[in-house]
Amino acid sequence: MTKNQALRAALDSGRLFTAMAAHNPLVAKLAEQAGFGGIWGSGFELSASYAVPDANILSMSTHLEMMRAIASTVSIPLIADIDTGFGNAVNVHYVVPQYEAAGASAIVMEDKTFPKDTSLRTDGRQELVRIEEFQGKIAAASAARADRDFVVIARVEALIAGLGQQEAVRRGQAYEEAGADAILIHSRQKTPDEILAFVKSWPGKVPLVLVPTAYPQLTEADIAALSKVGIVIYGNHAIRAAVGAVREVFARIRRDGGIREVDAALPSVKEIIELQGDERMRAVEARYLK
Ligand code: SPV
Ligand code: MG
Repeated sequence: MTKNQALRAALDSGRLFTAMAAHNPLVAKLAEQAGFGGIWGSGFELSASYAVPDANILSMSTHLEMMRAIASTVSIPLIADIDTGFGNAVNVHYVVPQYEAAGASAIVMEDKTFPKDTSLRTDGRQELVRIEEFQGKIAAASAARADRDFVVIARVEALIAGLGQQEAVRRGQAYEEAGADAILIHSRQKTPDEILAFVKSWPGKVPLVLVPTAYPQLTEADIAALSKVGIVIYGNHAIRAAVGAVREVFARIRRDGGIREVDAALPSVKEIIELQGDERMRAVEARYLK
C-alpha cells in the first residue's frame, strides 16, 4: 500500500487519524517512532524554526524542500500545509503536482488572502477570499493531482475571522461541492464550544479535520466520539517542545558553568547517531566500500 492509499484508507475507515507537526526530518522520525499516523508539514513550525512569522515570509520552495526531505525520511503519510496555495487557482494548479512529486500524500489549503497571517495570533489579519474563488482553487488542486488517492483538504477560516457558524458551514459545504476530500475547520477559542457547535451542525458527507491547539482539553477519545472527524492535527507541539527543552538546557549550562551536570540528562550522542540512520550507512559500507 502506498502512503497516499494509507491516508485515503484511514479517511474512509471512519477511525481517527492522528498527525503530528514536524519542521524537519528528525522530528518527523520521532513522530513516527512515537506512533502518530502521519506528519503535519506545518508552516507555523517551519517559520518558527527560521525565526520568522508564519505569514508567507518563507518562500514556497523552502517549505517544499523540507516536505521532500521529511517524506523521504518517514514511511507514514505527510499532510503538507500549503497555506493559501501561494497565489490564485492558476498557482495552485502548478503547486499541487510539486507537492505530490515531493512525496506529500495530502495538502491543506486555507481560504485566506495571500499573504496570510497566522490564525492563532491575537488581532491577526484574517481576510478571506470569495467563496467562488476558493472553489476554483479547490477544483484546480483536485484536477492537478496525478494520483486520485492524493487528498485535498480545504481549510475554513471563517471562525478564525469572526464570521460566525453560518458562514463557516456555508463555506465548508461550498468547498465540499468543489471537490474537497475533507474540511479543516479551525478555531482559536480557548474552549471547544465553537468547534463542537460546528461539528454538530456539519451537514456534509466528507470528514472534518480539527487542530485543537487553542482548546487542548478535547482529547482524541472526545473527538472520535463526535464521529464526523477524520483527522486530528497537533499543530505545533514539536517546536514548542524543542523551544522549552533547549531553553532549559542552555540556562542550566550557563548556571552550572559547564556541561558536566546536564550531560546525563540529555539523550546520548549514540542515540543521535542512531537517529541519523547509522545502521543503514554501516550496511552500505560493509557491502560497497572496497
Ligand atoms: C500550522 O501549523 O502551520 C497551521 C495550524 O496551519 S495553525 O498554526 O494553528 O494555524
Ligand atoms: Mg499553517
